[in-house]
Parts: sequence; structure tokens; C-alpha cells
Amino acid sequence: MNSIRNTRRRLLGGAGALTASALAPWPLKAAAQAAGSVDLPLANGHRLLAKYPEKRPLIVLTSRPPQLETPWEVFNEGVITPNDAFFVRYHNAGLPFSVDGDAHAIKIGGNAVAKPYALTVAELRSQFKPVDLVAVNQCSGNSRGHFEPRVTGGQLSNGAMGNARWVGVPLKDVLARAEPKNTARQVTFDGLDQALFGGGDFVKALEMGHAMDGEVMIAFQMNGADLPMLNGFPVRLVVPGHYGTYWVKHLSAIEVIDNSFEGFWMRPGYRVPDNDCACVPPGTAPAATRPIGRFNVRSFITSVNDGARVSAGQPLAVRGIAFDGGQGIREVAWSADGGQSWRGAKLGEDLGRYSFREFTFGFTPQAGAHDLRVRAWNRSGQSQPMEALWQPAGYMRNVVESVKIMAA
Ligand SMILES: Nc1nc2c(c(=O)[nH]1)N[C@H]1C(S)=C(S)[C@@H](COP(=O)(O)O)O[C@H]1N2
Ligand SMILES: [Mo]
Repeated sequence: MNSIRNTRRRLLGGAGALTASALAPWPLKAAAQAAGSVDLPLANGHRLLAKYPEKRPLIVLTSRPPQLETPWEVFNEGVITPNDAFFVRYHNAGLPFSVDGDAHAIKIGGNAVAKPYALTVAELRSQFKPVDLVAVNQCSGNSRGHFEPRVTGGQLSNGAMGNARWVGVPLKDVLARAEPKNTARQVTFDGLDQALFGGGDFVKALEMGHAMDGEVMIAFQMNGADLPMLNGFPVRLVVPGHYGTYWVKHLSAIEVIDNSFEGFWMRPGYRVPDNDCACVPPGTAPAATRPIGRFNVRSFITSVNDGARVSAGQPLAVRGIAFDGGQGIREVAWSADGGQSWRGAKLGEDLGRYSFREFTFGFTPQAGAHDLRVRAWNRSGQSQPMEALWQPAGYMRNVVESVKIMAA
């Protein structure tokens, strides 16, 4: 029993001298090792790679708090993103770095429950029926660095996304035990990380109906293993089809409330123009906003990069991934002439409507330049724009990407 417990105790950084005090030396900085650099395909795209605990070398956007992007080639390894390559995003520098994965407790309360209670992770695992789901987690600002005109915020390329098989307990079941009152309107979620230098503790909210939809999950497993510390060990919220901002890590407090939560990370943070495209003319501000919601449709070629040289007259096999906010991908089309003519790609295995969906196609390029494009449709007919949409926060980019290759 003791040894199982010990394996579930996670120290970030691994050094024996670390303590749980916020004043202790910063363990991540000591533990992260420089591991070369990459040039992302955007202006000022030079980035260092660093190896953090439980991670392979990842692309560093910021080191404190850690914001790490997945190297692009990982997405061509398969439709599941390995835990050690999964991107990392934090808002505040006060990360937990020692957590007991069994004894860690989640408090469930708020002014709209009859029976507040606390639940340890050991109890969560043993007293509820687990479910599993393959789902994409994508940061709202994924691909922000490609915005034109450029916007402020983390200059990410396309690696702030990942697809994993999550195991956990439906949030609905955990909330039901607290006996929500009929005045319940929203549910808020807080994790162990803290704001050390202002900016506000990271707290998010979902509408009560969304929180009770049976799909939102308190996950304790990712791809068959404990969550990596940097991805929320021991428990995080999984909000299928919705931007990563709602996927609260190191979940420690849930409150069911009878009003609308308006903390910084709900307003003004993480809002999009309140219209169909969630976009505005470049350089303008939206008249009204709403909290960011579901992913729009995206597709990417993963097997060949922009600027690649390939053999003329030789068959070229191309593959990639597509996903959306939960309808599931119905169709992917490809073009080798910059979007003038299109043909259907072949879809790979269906791991569920929240997962990356693989697609493949092939053609034999004649000598010369080719502009490859892919465009996906979901099951309700939504697709991707040919010209990029714009909004001031740099969220929700989903333009049809162009991969220019040269055959010789
Ligand atoms: N506790 C906590 N949870 C959090 C955040 C955070 O700063 N603190 N950031 C959110 C955002 S904006 C994203 S995109 C996802 C990223 O998940 P990951 O770090 O596991 O990739 O975590 C979300 N959950
Ligand atoms: Mo995010």
C-alpha cells in the first residue's frame, strides 16, 4: 500500500531537497535543461528547446510560468500525443511542485449546493464509475504567432494542442453527491497553482447545464498513465470540444453558484467577438464579447513541411490530422494547386468525435512548385475559411493552411 502511495506522490523537479514552500528555490528552472533550438515558421520564431521533468525537449515560449509548445514532428508520429510531448500552459508562476496523488482533496461547495463535501483522489477513483474518452486539448491562442496583423500575447505556432485518451469520472456524478439546489447557475473550478505576482488566481466557470452534460470529466489518467505534473497531476478537468482554458489542472475546489462568475480569466480574459465568425475586421475591437467556447474546424498536413523538396515523378504519400469541437470530421479535401481544384482525402480510424482524425492522400508531383492545402468539414457542415479570420486576442485561428513544396 505504501509503495503504491509513494508512486502517486509527485515531486516536480525530482530533487530531494525540494519543499512545498512557495519560497523554496524554483525547481523547474533548476530541472529544465537546455536542449537546442528551433525556428518556428513565423517572424521572430527562434525558440529554445528545453527538457522539463517528465517531458522530452519541448519548445519554450516562457519558462516562468512554463509555457511549452509541442515540436511539430510529434503530430506525424500518430493521432495520440504522447504524455512527454504534450504541450504545457500556465498563467501564474506559483505552481504546485509536490502533490500526494491519493490524499489530494477536491472541495465541492458553493452557495447552490445542499451538501458540501471533500473528495480525495483515492475516493474519486474508488467510489465512482470511470469513463474514458479520446479528446483534443487546444489552447485558445494556438497559432497566434501567425496572425496578420500580429496581435499581442504568446507568439505560438501550431503546437499548443494535443490529443489524449483521458480516464476520469463524469463531473455530473461528483456534483450530484453535493445535491445542487435549483438555484444553481454556474460551476467554478480552481486548481492548486497560485498567482505570485498579481494577475489573479486562475479560476474558470462553466454554465450549470454544461457542467452536468455527462461529458465534462474530472480526469486522473492520460494515455494509460498518471497525468504528468505539468499537465495537472493528480486531477484535471476535461471539457471535450472546448478550448484548453476550461481544462483546469491540479483541480482542488469546485463551487456551484447561483450567479454568474466574473473573475479575471472569464472577463475580460478569454472572450471572443460575439458573432458567428468570432472575428472582426483587422485592427478593430468587437462591440460585444462572449466567453470562448468550442473549437472550430482545423486540419493540418503533418508529413511534409512548408518549403520541403520532394522527388518529381515519384508518388508522394501525404498524411495529416483534422478535428473540430465535437461533431466529428466528415470529410477532408486536398488540393495541390493552391485551392483551385480539390479531391477527397481518405479518413483514418475514428477514435471518437473529440479526437484528432487522421487523413491520407497521395499524388505524383510533376517538376515545379506545388501549393498543398487541406480543408476539413465536420458533421454539421462547418469548415475552415480560405482567408484567415482576425480578432484582437489572437484566438481560434483555423484558416486553410498552405504547404508549399518544390518537386525536382
Ligand atoms: N490550474 C490551471 N489550469 C489550467 C491553466 C492554468 O494556468 N492553471 N491554464 C489553462 C489553459 S489556458 C490551457 S490552454 C490548458 C493547457 O493544458 P496543458 O498545460 O495540460 O497542455 O490548461 C488550462 N488549465
Ligand atoms: Mo490556453
